[in-house]
Amino acid sequence: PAVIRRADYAAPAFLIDSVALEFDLVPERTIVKSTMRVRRNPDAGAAHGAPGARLELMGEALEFIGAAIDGKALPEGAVRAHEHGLTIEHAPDAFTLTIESACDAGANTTLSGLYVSSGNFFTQCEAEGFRRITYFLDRPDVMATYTVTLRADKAAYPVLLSNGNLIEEGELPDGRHFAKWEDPFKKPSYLFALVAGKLVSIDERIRSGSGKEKLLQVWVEPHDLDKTRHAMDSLIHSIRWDEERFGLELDLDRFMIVAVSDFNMGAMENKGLNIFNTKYVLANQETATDTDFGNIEAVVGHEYFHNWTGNRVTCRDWFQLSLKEGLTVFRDQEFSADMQGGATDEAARAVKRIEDVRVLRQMQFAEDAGPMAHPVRPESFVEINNFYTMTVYEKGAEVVRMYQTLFGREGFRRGMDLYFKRHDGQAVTCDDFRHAMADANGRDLAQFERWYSQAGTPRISVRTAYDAVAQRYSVTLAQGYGDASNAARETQKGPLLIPFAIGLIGRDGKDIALRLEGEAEAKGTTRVIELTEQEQTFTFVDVKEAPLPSLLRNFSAPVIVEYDYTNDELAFLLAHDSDPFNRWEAGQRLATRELLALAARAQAGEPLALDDSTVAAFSRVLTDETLSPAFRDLAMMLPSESYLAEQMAEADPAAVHAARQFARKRLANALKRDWLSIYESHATPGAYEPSPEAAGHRALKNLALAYLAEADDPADAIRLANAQYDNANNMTDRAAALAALLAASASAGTDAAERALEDFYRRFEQEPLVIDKWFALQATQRGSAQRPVIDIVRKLMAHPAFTLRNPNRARSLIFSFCAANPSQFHSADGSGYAFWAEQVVALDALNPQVAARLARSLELWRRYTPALREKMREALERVAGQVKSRDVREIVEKALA
Ligand code: HT7
Ligand code: ZN
Repeated sequence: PAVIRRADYAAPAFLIDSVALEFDLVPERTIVKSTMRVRRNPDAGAAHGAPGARLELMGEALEFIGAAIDGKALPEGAVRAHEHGLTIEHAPDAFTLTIESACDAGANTTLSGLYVSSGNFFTQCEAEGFRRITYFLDRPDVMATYTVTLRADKAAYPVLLSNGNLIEEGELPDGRHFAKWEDPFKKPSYLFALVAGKLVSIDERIRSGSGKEKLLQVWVEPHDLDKTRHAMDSLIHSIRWDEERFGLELDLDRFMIVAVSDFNMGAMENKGLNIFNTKYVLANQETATDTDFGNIEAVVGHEYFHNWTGNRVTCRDWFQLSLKEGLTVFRDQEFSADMQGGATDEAARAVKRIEDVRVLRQMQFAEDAGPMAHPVRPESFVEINNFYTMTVYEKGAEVVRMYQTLFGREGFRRGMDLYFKRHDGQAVTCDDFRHAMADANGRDLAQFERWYSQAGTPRISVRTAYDAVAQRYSVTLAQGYGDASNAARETQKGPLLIPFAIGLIGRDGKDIALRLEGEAEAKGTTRVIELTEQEQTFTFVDVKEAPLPSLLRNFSAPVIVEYDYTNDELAFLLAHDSDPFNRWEAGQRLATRELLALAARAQAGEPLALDDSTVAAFSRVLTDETLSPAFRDLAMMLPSESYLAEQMAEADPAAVHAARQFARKRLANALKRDWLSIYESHATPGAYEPSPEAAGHRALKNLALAYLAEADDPADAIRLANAQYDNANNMTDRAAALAALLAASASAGTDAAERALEDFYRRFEQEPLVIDKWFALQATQRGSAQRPVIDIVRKLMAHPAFTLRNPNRARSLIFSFCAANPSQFHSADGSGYAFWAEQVVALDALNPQVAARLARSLELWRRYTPALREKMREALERVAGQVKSRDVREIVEKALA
């Protein structure tokens, strides 16, 4: 397949300044008439400047009806429709182009372009879906103003929405009606949207910072209206937050969110008309967990924040995707942290930071170590949809965060202000953002560019030395990439500028005031030192005793730190570090070390044992009442099986599972009294409260229940879980009780979960998002030799509520099994891989974007033990021989290369 390269970027030969779109919406054949003002681009390269140039418009899965220039129909020969679009010969310098075409929204299972879901029309245009609606210069550096007229049957489609402001609506003959929308802002085609159907809204009117009235709406199907309050509140909070933190105001009179149940990703930031997966809109206490509530707040924020970072200033080309995505993820992370802990409660903010870093390390570090490794600003791609990745989003957000770590919040704000001053209304590059940050802060950030162009996870090895006589403590940092994957190694050019936050801790557990060599006096207890060379030594003076270093505080850069702490030192940091992130990190390092040792013993068939001292270190955190429940919940969570497998020279999911299960059992049995008392003391009787504090109590209580379910005698857990299931007044508690029952049945070999599973299905049959949880809980359960989960999953595939066509449902069963149940998926007989191959091929025919996501579950196959590796390769080859889409091809071919 054709490879598209960043180096080949050329400005478009033509620009489109305005578009008037008219839609006659009929599911099987929607007619689209597009009238565009087109002109030759004065800034295009000379090659494009020849008179009477050819205009190439993109188009896909369209039926061409006709075209006219300045009102004159184009004869055959002057225009040619083909597989990739429309070619118009001898286009003048400036003209009005009219094109009529048709598309079949009803048959569109790709969920890209115009499609029908539950009888309503929706669009999804990012990245290249607009060309499935009409012929266009479908690239982000072509920005136009849009006027959109929608016509449809009024009874079937009473609501007609598009971007911007409603300027006219009315009746038409034959029971039809129309609505005309105008978006005053120039935008790229990927931000176009329309929605038509039977929907209802909750409305709010607010005043923005400058006093203008704004209409906010959340549109859903009528039966979901009782689940919209949280999304609306999240939107209002987002608007306020962007005004306060960045001085950015909502620029439209009206801002709409629409929920749709068939959707490829989380949500989409179309100008003024955000379209969301129902999963990130609908919530009430009966149907949504605390995690769901948090995710909705984050995604509503994310899409809203795109209005400035993405829409007002957009990307010049898709290689610059992280310009908007990395920056917007950073903004939504900061928003969530502020909503959780306020701007100043560092311990509460750390909870969010820990959650984000867990995702980064588990998912992005793995991506960066495999065949899909790519820089934050990729150099090439086959299918852009495959590059909406953890690297572009999450590592991209870490890169943005480093500017803030280097310059402080004020310096970062100065950079943002300059970025908007320079680039509002433009389509720009990651370099433009970096230059704004550099210029606003008087810094040369040339070296920082490597964060955008080098793939792989940097490793920093740390050496320390204490000179008691001179009272000097030196810290030597050396950066490299270890044994980076080939994909990563190809991109490496030299050392990075790495902001490395460090503190030193005395024997009393308190921070030492820090004075670097050459400084007149000590300043603060955490310092951000800047590593710019391959190796550098930083010396602290006036250090009265040998300290313990607290390295990379608050995870100040997306790197791996290598330092040989002893177990006792890690236990000390876990008990004392003033940096809450590093306190958690010490526990994770300790647990990772012990679990990997256990996995090695499991592989060798040796008996497993976990030190009393390790158990004691965790027991101290669990019972430390000075720590918040939310923090203790995170601190007691062992590293995931996939993260642990990733740390092994050859990943062995079965050994990792045995090790982790053993450790969970040991902690469950040894701390049983603590777990029981925590379960009692963190119960939140009375009315349900959605606050972060109450959610923290629920999280810790449910963790206690989960551990109790692992105990040798799970009778207590089964009793508590059954009672909790029956009495729950919220989904967090009900789902946790069901999960505990599933775990206890696996431990005890009973069917303790059967009754609750049946009840759960019956109770929530009418709530698709809850039924997704029902599928996911079963797909991620532990299973046993007698009851392999693959058998359960295959049986569930035949359940009347299962369908491959709905991405949420496919994710809840298939992805949950293939990506979130490693020990069952990687079962030695290869049955998981055979299932995976079947499903990738089946999905490929319906929805290549979703199929390609599933295809990625095997990309790290080379990192596994030989027997598994061989079976994975066979499955990959089988898929490579059958799939059709460019999306899946790119993934499997890169994996096998
Ligand atoms: N900017 C959006 C990315 C996106 C997308 C969303 C829905 C369906 C298909 C999509 N392809 C790309 C989402 C975001 O990052 O905000
Ligand atoms: Zn985004």
